[in-house]
Order: sequence, then structure tokens, then C-alpha cells
Amino acid sequence: MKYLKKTDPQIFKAILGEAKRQDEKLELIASENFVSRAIIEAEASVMTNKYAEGYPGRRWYNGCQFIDIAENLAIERAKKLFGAEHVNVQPHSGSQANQAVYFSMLNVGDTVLAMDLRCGGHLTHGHALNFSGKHFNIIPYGVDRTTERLDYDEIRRLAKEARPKMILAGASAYPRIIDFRIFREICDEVGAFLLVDMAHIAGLIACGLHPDPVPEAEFVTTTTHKTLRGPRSGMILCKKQFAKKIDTEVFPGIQGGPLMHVIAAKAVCFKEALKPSFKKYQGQTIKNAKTLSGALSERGYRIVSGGTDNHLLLIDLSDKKITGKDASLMLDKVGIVANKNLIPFDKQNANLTSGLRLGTPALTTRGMKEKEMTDIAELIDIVLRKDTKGLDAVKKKVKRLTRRFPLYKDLMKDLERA
Ligand code: DSN
Repeated sequence: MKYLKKTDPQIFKAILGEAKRQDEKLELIASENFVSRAIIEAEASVMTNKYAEGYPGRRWYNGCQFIDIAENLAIERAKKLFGAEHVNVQPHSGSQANQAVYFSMLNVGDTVLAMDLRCGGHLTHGHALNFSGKHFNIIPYGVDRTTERLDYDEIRRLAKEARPKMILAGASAYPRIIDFRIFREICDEVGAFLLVDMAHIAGLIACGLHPDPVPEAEFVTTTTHKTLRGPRSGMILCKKQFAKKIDTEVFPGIQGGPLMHVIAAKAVCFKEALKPSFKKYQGQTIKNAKTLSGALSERGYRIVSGGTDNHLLLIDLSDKKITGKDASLMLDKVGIVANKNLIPFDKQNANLTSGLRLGTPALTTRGMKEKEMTDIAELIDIVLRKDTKGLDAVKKKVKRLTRRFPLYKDLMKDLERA
């Protein structure tokens, strides 16, 4: 980064600071991960210079022969990874992927059944201030009050009552398996089409470690940077019959020029995800989440729904006299990064929350396993118990752990050398 350092020392310093922060902290935000150096190289490449409005072989600008190679590779690899009939790799984000499906298939005012944000859904699943909540009639479904799991009978009942045009399955903070086949059946019963937003669990699905939505849904959207461990971006998979509709909605419908450096990086991500080692990684991510959940539960924390089947868990702090907001701030001070999160039927508002969401994708990428998860549960417990005498020891342990599992060793050296 010697050019950057010379041209813009302030930005160079910020990047160095961020690299150090990532290296020195325990990252437990469930939606974050660390990409490979290969992905960083593809994303920080000259492909950022090229305008390529259109699709491979039919662009509005000339000079797209190498761009087409990258986009075609991304498409073919994604198709293979997920067994999809058609893939659009151009959405800049998961939100835009969802937006493209809404606007290509629905009219403003149409009814959509989607998971309530307060029970684990996402902003684009109907939040009042989001395009979804502003333009569509959203009927939210939640989880069962006792099991804190999806209640498919209730979802069916709501669907029969509301007759939605689209049902949206998928979540941002739901630790259990989602049965996409039942969603398909409900859609067929009421004449709706199914959109599955698999952003959080895409990596698990790619490896067969979570039931597959692709055969069940007309549309499957995802981000590419969570469990999938690629660059920050989005993607849409759909049945062949909707290919033209969805492509036209992405461009020129809601986007202009695709970000070709990001698409090249997505292609690298999909190549990495097709390797057998990726399945091992996803399996370890789940084992780590289960271990972390079990260890916290043994220490007296109530885990929403009693545990986890995937990469994340939610701690209910309402009996600990501490909000999710305060818990996350206290943890951050000792180098443990996690986010506050609403839990089902939360009595707190979204700014405070009673919950803390923890995820294991990032730490698993660093090579951490069950033993480290048990140790981290102890550290979290010391902080949340407000054992102020123990805090220095926790900070030291975080340092020791992050040193034992260094991140981007060469990158850190390169940055410091620059
Ligand atoms: N903001 C993401 C998350 O943290 O789950 C969802 O897009």
C-alpha cells in the first residue's frame, strides 16, 4: 500500500487501524467473516475501472472481454455451488437482491408474508422505514412464544387469511433450521410465490449442512459475505422462467453499472466454496456455535430456543439486569465484538434490546475450535457478571487468543512495512 500511504496517509492509517482491530479482537458478529487474500486482491484490482452495463456478451460499452470472463465464471460457479437454474451476480447487496425480486414480481401495495424483524427477520422483510414496508402490505409472522421456533401452522393460518402474493422465508437472527419445504407447501396452498433470503446461512446450504431452498423457491437471494465468506455483495438465484424478468429488474431496473471488481471477487469466493475444505469449515462453524451456546447455557445464560442448529445464537439477558446494548459495549471494551439484538417478544426497544447475538463464522475462519469457544464463554461470563477485578485478565486472554490465531499475517507485515 505504498502508493496509498503517500497519496492519502489518513485513509492509509484508517485501513491500518482497521486491520489491527480485526486482528486483535474476537469477532463474534454473526454476519461478519474474513475473506482470503485472493479475494482481497481480486476486489482491489483494475476491474474497478470498467463500466459494463448489461450482461456478458451484450454490454452497452466496448472493451468488456475480460469483464465477461469474470462474470461468466462467477455465474457458472454459483450455479454449480447451489444447483441453480439461473443466477444474477450483479446485485450490489442483499438488500438490492431482495429489492429486485419485490419489484420484478409485485405491484406496489401487494401483500407479502414475511418474518417479523422483532423475531429475527431483516429490514427488507417489511420494516416500516424500508422500501419493503413503505411500498408493500407486509403481514408479519413470528415464532412460537414457548418454543421460540417458527410455527408453521400459524404461518399457514396467516397465509390463508391474508392470501399474500409472495411469502418470504429467511432471517437475520434465527438460530434454528428453516423448513423450506413447508414454506413451499404453504405457498402452493395459497397461490403465492416463495422468496428465500438465505443470506445468513448460504455457506451452510452450499455444503449441504442446512436444508436446501433452491429446489423449493422461485427465488433465492443472498449476500456473499456472511457464512459464504466472500466480498460484501449480493446475488439472486432463480428458476429459468424468471431469468429475463430478474435480469431486467437488476439492470436497468434498480442498478446501473455492475461493480466488476466485486463480481471478480465473488467468482473467487465461489471457487473457494466449491473446495472440500469449505465444507469442513462450515461444519466446524456449526460445532463452534453449539459449543459456545452449550458453554454459556452451563454458566446460567438462557439461550433463545434452547440452543442453535446453525452459526449463531441469541442470549436472553432479561434476567441479568443488563441490556443487549450495555452488554455489547462492555464486551467491546475487552476486545470481544458482538451486537445487541432483539429477542422474540422483547420488552426492550430496538435501541436497547434484551439480547446479544453471537456468531462463529469469523473466529472459525481464524482456526478456532471447541476448546477456544469454551474459553470465550468464560470470558463473556466474566464481563457480563460485571466482575471488574477479572477484566484485565480477560483482556490479556483475548490478546493471547488472537495472537495464537493470527489474521492476515502477511498483510499485517506488508502494511507495517509500507
Ligand atoms: N446486517 C446484517 C446482519 O447483521 O445480520 C443483515 O443484513
